[in-house]
Amino acid sequence: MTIAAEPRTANGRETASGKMDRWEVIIIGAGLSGMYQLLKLRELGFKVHVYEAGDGVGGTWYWNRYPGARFDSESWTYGFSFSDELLKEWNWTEHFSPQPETLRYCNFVADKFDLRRDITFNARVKAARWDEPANEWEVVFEDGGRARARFLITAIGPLSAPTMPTIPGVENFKGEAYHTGLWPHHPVTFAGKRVAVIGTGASGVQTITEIAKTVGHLTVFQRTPNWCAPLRNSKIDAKTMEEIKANYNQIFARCRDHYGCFIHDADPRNAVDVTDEEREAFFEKTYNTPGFAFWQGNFRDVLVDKRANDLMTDFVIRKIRARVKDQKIADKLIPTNHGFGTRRVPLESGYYEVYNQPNVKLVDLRETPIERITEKGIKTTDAEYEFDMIIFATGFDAITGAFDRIDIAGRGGQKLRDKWADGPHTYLGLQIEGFPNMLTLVGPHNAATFCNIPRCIEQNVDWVTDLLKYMRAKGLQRVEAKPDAEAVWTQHVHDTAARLLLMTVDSWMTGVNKNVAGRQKRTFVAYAGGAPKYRQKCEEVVAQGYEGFSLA
Ligand code: NA7
Repeated sequence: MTIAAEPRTANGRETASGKMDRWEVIIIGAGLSGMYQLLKLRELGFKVHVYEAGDGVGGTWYWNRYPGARFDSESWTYGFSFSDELLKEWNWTEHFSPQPETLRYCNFVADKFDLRRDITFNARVKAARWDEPANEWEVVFEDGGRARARFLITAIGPLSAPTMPTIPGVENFKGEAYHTGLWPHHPVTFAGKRVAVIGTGASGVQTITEIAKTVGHLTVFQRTPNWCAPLRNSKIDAKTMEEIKANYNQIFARCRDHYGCFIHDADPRNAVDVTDEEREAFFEKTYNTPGFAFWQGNFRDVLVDKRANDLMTDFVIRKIRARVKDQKIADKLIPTNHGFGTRRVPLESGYYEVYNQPNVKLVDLRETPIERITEKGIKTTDAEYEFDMIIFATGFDAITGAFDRIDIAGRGGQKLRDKWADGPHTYLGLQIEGFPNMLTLVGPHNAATFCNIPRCIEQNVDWVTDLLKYMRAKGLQRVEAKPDAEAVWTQHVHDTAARLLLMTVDSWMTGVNKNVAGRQKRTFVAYAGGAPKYRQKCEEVVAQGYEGFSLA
């Protein structure tokens, strides 16, 4: 069994094989952040080039083409805001865009700004080494090609290193096998097939709900149930799209002020202070509002005060019980080890009702763990199941995983993997002491991870662009975070997260992945101070002449 998206012909430059390219700036990754960074630096006349592992643009939306993949952000808050023309020309057809449409959007952006001419596709970066005497980075590709540049910008995404489960025999299965994050480009059908899904995170929930519509028989292997909330997607008609276009300024201004750049403002009241009737009515209202309203637009104390969180959790338990007919199955679907919203909340469109179908079975791995994967299927402690297909919705080595998969060596040959062995250390989530001239878009400890991500990508890219412009104007050739600035920021990241209930739970947000060695201990890999505070800090650093950075 091998799981890999098939490489296809590059539609930009050919692969890097055998070449030694030289640029001022190398960007790794042609997702949204890499594309926008390319555009900004090219506009300023930098000699900049993007290397991308896939054969097309789109990053997350290129790789995650599993059935049911779609936004949890309102489409019209997600698109780039930097170009009025782009905003006028692009029409979203659904309030929460499905993956094919989002990938079309990424391609539309690439075409509109003629980005492909500066992108090499099918070029996976294997290593990156800081060459101190030359004051530049050398990157090495899997096919042996190399490239050098003064600056290295990573645009490699927070959830881009898929992980397979460490179940014995996982390589032995002879049927169809797919990881949601490496979904193949060819059509996959489910009718008449016996399909297994392992994993019930956001990807699993979307996949399960979609394939249940056509599958012969579906078996879901659930280790930890997650709290889900309804997405409540709908189509956007032409008139509504015109109204959205007329309101983009207000929409983006509202995102700008929000903790995670969404449109769901938390209610100023505490859940514990209102009457039972008021609380129930507000829970009901937010549960019935599309998108992340129930999670993010709820009472202000639900994610920090256990008493308030218990009330919210109780409300959702009642919803699940009402939607699932067999209460024994409902028992299995109701999380018992964490409260609502303390892990990333999958948004669903009929997920719970799937378990009312006669051709769907839920296997609770807490009761009957998987012993091994066989040639024909999956063996748990109490049964042996045969399948035509196994879908691994087993997630990612989040945030730092994509960095670890590149052998990055900085000043004095120090490995980034070693520096981050006990969790990331960064300055602003954008730079790392010991790794001069490397900038990390959407990196660990950066507000972008908890963000409606393009909103924070634009901030990250604009900030990096201004830095490079400033350095060029001043004749500076090297930037590196000072150790004390990095230590203070890293401590601030942890202090800010400490009050959150999510810090008491294992999840990719707390850096835990049971399938990856060295990821068993909780740390904090994102930034929990919120996007407005983060932006303000970045602006203050600039106003103080790039305080905390050594510039030479
Ligand atoms: P997640 O949220 O990390 O979910 C992965 C799921 O896979 C989760 O339910 C895991 O259970 C399960 N898993 C992982 N390994 C195993 C093994 N060995 N056996 C059984 N089950 C396993 O990844 P997603 O792709 O769903 O979502 C990632 C993010 O993408 C999402 O939050 C959005 O921001 C977009 P566990 O909870 O570890 O017990």
